[in-house]
Amino acid sequence: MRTQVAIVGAGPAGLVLAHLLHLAGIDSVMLELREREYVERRVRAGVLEQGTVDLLTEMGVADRLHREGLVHHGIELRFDGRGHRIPLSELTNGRAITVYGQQEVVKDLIQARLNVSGDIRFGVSGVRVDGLPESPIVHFEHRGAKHRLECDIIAGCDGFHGVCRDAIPDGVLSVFERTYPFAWLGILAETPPASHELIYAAHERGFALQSMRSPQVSRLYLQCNPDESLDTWPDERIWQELRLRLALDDGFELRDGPILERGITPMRSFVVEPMQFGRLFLAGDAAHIVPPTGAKGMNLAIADVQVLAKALNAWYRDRRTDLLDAYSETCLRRVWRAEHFSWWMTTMLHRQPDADPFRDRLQRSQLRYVTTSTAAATTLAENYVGLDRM
Ligand code: FAS
Ligand code: PHB
Repeated sequence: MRTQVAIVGAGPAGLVLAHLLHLAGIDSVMLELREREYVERRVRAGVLEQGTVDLLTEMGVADRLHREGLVHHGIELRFDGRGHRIPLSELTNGRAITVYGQQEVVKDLIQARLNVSGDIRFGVSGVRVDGLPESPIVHFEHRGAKHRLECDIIAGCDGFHGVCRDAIPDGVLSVFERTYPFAWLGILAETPPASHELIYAAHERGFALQSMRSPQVSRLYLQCNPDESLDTWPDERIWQELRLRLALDDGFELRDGPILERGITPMRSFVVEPMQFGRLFLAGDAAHIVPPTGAKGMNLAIADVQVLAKALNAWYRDRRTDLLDAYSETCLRRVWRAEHFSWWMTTMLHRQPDADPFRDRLQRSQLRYVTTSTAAATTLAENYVGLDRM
């Protein structure tokens, strides 16, 4: 079998790329390890930058997002028992964020692909990239049959644990990474959010975040040790810890409710350079990971494929190679900006396990500065709502 672009992975990166290519008249075949139900059920990110919402709208896949997404014009930083609102839209000429679960974005995109008979193979196995750098082939198995997919281009959108990055020969990639000494325990709970906007809390017991998925469903996170097991976190301990860390001097009620989903996410910063090798282009988590404190992961993945789709369109339409040659450099400018912002938010808001009074005072000073200086708050706001797409 043959196609123009073989896309490995049906996460936000792969699905947005496939639909952008379709809109440009470029054929693709998408190979996804998991079954459709699994992919659509996977609870992950929740915040869409303005640029992501704008792109999904232009692509014609944002009807439900505009109906059900929650547009937010501010977030709250909470520390020392007090809340401090960062007025995102006021500081960024009206830009906002939209709270809409990643799994909802994925459902909308899969439906859009299937509505135009997009070729998505769920439940593949044995994916193997061959023929690099210049004659790419993807081998895979699907529903008991072995396949050989010849293509012009391979888009490695298969996430941090995928196979595409590893298909690049040793010595080509430079790896940059940081592993943080903590993780996030996240829950999805059937209880109304205690605040209509997100709350990021820096507490001496550790970080906590209140987010949401709808007026009836809350998404909450708390900092925990990286080697923690969910077994040591019964419901009552989770709610008690969230109440302690989100508490306000003048009172704050966090109502508990049935926990629908729970998980522990490790915290790491990770980038490979370059993000391309011959006809293979890496996008999203396959190329980079950010700690979720800045709500950048999914947005960065979508920004990568926006660049890749534009470059492929120029290549197929005008036989231009300049945008493809510059793919990695173009993406990495935004990737490193998001890496820095996510690292900065993470170090500002999380309790470092090894007590260091000097660093703790720097952290408190940073929090006071960001919540009292318009210039400092604007820096946070313009990174959080997302910088203009390259
Ligand atoms: P994805 O990982 O989403 O998608 C890759 C796809 O490739 C998957 O469907 C996978 O099944 C498939 N795949 C893997 N190997 C394959 C193979 N060999 N063959 C075929 N398919 C293969 N970001 C935030 O902004 N906020 C958050 O709160 C947040 N929480 C997260 C929680 C968890 C547990 C994880 C893992 C990530 C979280 N992220 C969060 C980051 C997340 O949203 C990613 O940035 C986003 O999913 C990136 O999208 P993709 O690059 O498409 O990768
Ligand atoms: C979420 O709603 O899942 C969410 C929100 C903000 C973050 C991370 C996750 O920084």
